[in-house]
Amino acid sequence: MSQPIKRVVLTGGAGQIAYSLAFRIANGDFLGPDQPIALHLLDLEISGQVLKGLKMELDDCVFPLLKEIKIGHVAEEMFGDVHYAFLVGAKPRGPGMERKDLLADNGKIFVEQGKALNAAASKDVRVLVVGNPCNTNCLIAMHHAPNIARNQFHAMTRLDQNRATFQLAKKANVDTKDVSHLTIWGNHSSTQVPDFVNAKIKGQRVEKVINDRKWLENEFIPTIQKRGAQVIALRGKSSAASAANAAIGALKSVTIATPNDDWFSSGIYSENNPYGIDQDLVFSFPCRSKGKGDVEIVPNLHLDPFLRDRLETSQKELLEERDLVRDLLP
Ligand code: NAX
Repeated sequence: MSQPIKRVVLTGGAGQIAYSLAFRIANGDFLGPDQPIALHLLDLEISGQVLKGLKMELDDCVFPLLKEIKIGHVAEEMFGDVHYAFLVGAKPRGPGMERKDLLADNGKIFVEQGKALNAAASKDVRVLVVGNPCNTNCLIAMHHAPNIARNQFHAMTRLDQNRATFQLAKKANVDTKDVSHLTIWGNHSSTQVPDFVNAKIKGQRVEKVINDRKWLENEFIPTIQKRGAQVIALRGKSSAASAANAAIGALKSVTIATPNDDWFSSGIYSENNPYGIDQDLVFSFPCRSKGKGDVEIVPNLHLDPFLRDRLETSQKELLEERDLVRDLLP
């Protein structure tokens, strides 16, 4: 039996992540093989031709699930009745641009998009912010969307989680599926904290399997923190297909029940968090979903002094980012 259509919007539709993400979503990789989809692609007016070309390619793939494609540059139109929003579009950091300039420029985009989501999206929309700095952009968007519950907003740290999973599996010489309970704490930036203390390999503590705390502290963590920069150095462009893959994994984890006693990482609103983090940030925590699109923070994880210290650094960076965009927050 055919299900009602689900509307999915992708911003930054003319960009490189979208060029992978749009096809994966249209193929059913996000919502499964039985879910008909309408894909809305938003980008700047100047990218109109690129969006038209992308639509032609999507048409030519004859994806059975893809029932409708909308393209455009007006956020409120493209956000109309959407159930899922991948907010990928953002301005890249230009030459000579300070971090605060990037925050201010991209922050403004997320003020507008928060308002447009509030006005036009389905009230049960689930939002994933990918465009950087994604935690603070997500904070701005949710503050401008008072009719949408804050726990419906996420900032993407899934790519970092996937990168960490790969590195642990490689070191322990196991399959990636044997790595579980992996948290990326904090900001999606070089201060992020990949948590090897609570992660497990084949159900055992990582440190029991990889008996090398020095490697975990001094090689594993920096490798994950710098992985994005390494990809840029080699490819000349930032991660795109792996980012699209992570975006699908991130929102999928929100919508399906988290298996067993595992968890996943997501940047979510920090209000009432059990780890003593400031109450008005988007911070990446260990999360669990019951399968209805609402996630809870997994409580009571042990944070040793090393991790706690790193968490403080990442929190400090997020507080500084928030200060820099204070005038964009209502
Ligand atoms: P691209 O520069 O290829 O594409 C960005 C697109 O966004 C462009 O087509 C641009 O016209 C569009 N855009 C800009 N302002 C817009 C607006 N107001 N409304 C709609 N569209 C707008 O970048 P891409 O490689 O696709 O990366 C997109 C974003 O993802 C960047 O901010 C990037 O830093 C971020 N990333 C985040 C990651 C994460 O893990 N959270 C990892 C990958 C990626 O680096």
